[in-house]
Amino acid sequence: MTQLSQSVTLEFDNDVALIRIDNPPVNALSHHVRQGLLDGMTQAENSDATAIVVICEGRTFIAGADITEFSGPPKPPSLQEAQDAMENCSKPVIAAVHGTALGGGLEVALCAHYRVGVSESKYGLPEVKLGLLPGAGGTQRLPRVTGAAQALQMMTSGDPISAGDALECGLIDEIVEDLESGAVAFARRAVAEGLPLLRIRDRDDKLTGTNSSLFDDFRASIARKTRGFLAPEYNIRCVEAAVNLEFDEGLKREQELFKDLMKGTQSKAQQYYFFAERAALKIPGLPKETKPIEVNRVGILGAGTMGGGIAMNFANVGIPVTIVEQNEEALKRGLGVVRSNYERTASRGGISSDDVETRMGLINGSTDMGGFGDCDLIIEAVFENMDLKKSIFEQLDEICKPGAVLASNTSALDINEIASATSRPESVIGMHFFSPANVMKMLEVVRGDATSDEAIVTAMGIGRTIGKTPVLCGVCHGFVGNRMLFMRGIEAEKMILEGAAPSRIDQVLFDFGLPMGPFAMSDLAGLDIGWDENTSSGSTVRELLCESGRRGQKNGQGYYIYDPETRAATPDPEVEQIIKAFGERQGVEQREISDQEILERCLYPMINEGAKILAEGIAIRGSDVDVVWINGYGWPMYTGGPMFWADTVGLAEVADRINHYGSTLGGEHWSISPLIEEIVAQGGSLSAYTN
Ligand code: 3H9
Repeated sequence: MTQLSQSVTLEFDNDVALIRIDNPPVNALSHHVRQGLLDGMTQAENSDATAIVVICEGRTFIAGADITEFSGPPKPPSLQEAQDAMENCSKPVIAAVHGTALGGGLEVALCAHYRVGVSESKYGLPEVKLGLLPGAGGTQRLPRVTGAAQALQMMTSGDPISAGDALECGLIDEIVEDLESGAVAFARRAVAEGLPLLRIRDRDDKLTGTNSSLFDDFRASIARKTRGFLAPEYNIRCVEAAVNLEFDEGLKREQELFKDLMKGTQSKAQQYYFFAERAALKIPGLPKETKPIEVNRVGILGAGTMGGGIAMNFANVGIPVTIVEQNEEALKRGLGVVRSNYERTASRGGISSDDVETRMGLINGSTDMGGFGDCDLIIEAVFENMDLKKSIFEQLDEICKPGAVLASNTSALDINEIASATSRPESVIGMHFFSPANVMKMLEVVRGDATSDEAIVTAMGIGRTIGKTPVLCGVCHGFVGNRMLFMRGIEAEKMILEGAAPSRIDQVLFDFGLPMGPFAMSDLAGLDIGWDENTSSGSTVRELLCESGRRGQKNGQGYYIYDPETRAATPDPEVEQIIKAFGERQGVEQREISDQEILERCLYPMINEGAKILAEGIAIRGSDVDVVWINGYGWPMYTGGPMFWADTVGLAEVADRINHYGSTLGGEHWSISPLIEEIVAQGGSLSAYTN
């Protein structure tokens, strides 16, 4: 065996050379991998071997370029040199794939003459998720194998396909049982049968006759999902180039577009997010040996929208749930909503009708909290009332077995106070799901003062199991997400009294990239959340709207009027009248407000609050705040989240504007965070700040 570089070896199985890559954790194409691959190809070609297999150690085939190298200057050799050596080799080269062949990894495999993989292997070009396109010839080779339509789908979604699908479309040539012996056998067969040295670059059979309308139809089909993102469009242009240009010309186009994306802020933001999501799972100070408790059954209190949605998450991954409601009627209604959610998914082909029954079978409804006795994790999801929550936790303390994790789905209340109602505050934790809980990926895990490490790893771990993105935070009103949201709400409310229509404010935030603005969001959530008819005193616009019978989307009238059929929102002159009259009564002067001011007054108090949250140690890292906002509220990922975005705007500029609004408008939310001032004075960034 010859060690070619720190991560690549060359060895011989008699007549077959094996280039073996071992670069944990995911065999990314670091410069020493590229060097080893290039040297291995040269030496193997000059050896007595008759064929060459490229294979990887560890859990996966090459999972792509080494993203950590993107921020530095390029290190030789280029990947293309190694790829050329494979593609132009005079002996058959076979890529042997297990795990995931992703990005640059698949692009390497596409330069082999043949590809074999084990049945669990997967194949994809996920660069679009990093704000990029496959920049090592993948955009020109993949369409030549799969045809333009499938390449468009794979490159713009970034999602991998299975070995079965890869075999069917010709992306791989064989599914093997044992990777190494299967690949070596294939290599020997290629030699024995004189199989041609197939170069994908020379093919165009799958591209001729591509209908030119394909591209615009495809653009239209993904427009809503990819609004604001540059990379999907760039990937489409590359596939167009593959169809319309010679291979080498197409490659040039790919390179130009790749460099363009690499220079821009979107790809930097999306790469930052890739690492941010992974960093959020790491909890400093937690002993390594801390083990989660085994969660075999989950109890959920409350079968309303939240409770039902939460229950679905567990049933979806096969964990039985006991869901408890106050009375049979509410229970029946809640379970009915869960069933109709599943049936809707089934009718769209997302799951089978058998899956609907299996999942419903895992959800056991009851009106007796005694059913929580054998649950390992109990999540309370009743409405936001501290006295109610405390009395529930007192009962849970009586009923639940020792060691069970007792979680509250509160979106703002004090976990320490809730925990004080029990004799085991170490078992109490916040698990704040976002609505709709079966869809939204965000999960804020809230640690109280006494919460045990075991409860924390259990909540974080089970969050991952059910497909959420958990972020750990500390106790404060509204935690990370809602605390920042409240600040935006203050300014949005003020601006409508000053003369900016709710629809205008919503539009500015929509144009920024958020899925909706504060008023559309209030209508969606229900204007009467937290509103009490008996104590309502007409002291806010929201109270006035509720008093006039407006409840938001659910009764077709809120800040907007909703079409009963299409649910399309239209601004309502009557609401504008209510706001105007209220503003006059309050003595607020009306004036013209620019879009820039709307944006700053909505977003800068959030940045300021995010910095305060960080300084108080409520969030562990600036990037955790970004993960919460991207997954919890649909903050546009291509800006990296509020903290990264503020760094991009320039923290000094943001600080200036906060101080400006602080002196002209006033209010605690405009008093500048000392952390921002410190970073402006000393350098650094909010997004890289770590407690
Ligand atoms: C590309 O290829 C561009 C080319 O077209 C052009 C080139 C010229 N680089 O996710 P995990 C780290 S762009 C560096 O927890 P899993 C990750 O940060 C690339 N590091 O494991 C983590 O570190 P830590 C296209 C990477 O089993 C550790 O590995 N490829 C890379 O759940 C484990 O990761 C992609 O976008 C990387 N490429 O999932 C694939 N990948 O332990 C990106 C991972 O310190 N990767 N790390 O937190 C993935 O999708 C998943 O990691 C994978 C494994 C599915 C492979």
